[in-house]
Amino acid sequence: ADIISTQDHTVVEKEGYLLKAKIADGGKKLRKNWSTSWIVLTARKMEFYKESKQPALANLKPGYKPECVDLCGAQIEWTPEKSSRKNVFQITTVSGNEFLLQSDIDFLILDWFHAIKNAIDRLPKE
Ligand code: I3S
Repeated sequence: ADIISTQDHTVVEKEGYLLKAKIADGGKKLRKNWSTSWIVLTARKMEFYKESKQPALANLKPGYKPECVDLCGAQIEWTPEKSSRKNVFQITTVSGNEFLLQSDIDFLILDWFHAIKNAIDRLPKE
């Protein structure tokens, strides 16, 4: 009980707004529908919220579960062919969910890409 965990999976590594489109669910293609999302990255996962104040509210609501991406075994790659927008990358989960993320701001999307890639590379593959 006195051991302080150095691998607290709840620590927020990065958070902010990006444009998001979920394009597959469990391997089944979805119609692309871009929307702004508040994204919270921790060691093992990403959570998608509509607004920045939602994570705090979600903690107070026992039943509330944001859309969540398990990064264990996930893949990340730039996918310029999947959109007419610039700076689009895709995250594919082991379960076959596919998300596109985008920002017009170059440094911002690069920061996100590297933060997510680092998280994936630190995790076991399954
Ligand atoms: O890859 P697509 O089909 O050209 O993606 C566009 C569509 O999803 C479109 O919605 P509708 O299917 O309702 O027309 C979106 O409004 C566009 O934003 C999508 O293209 P971009 O190039 O923005 O990802």
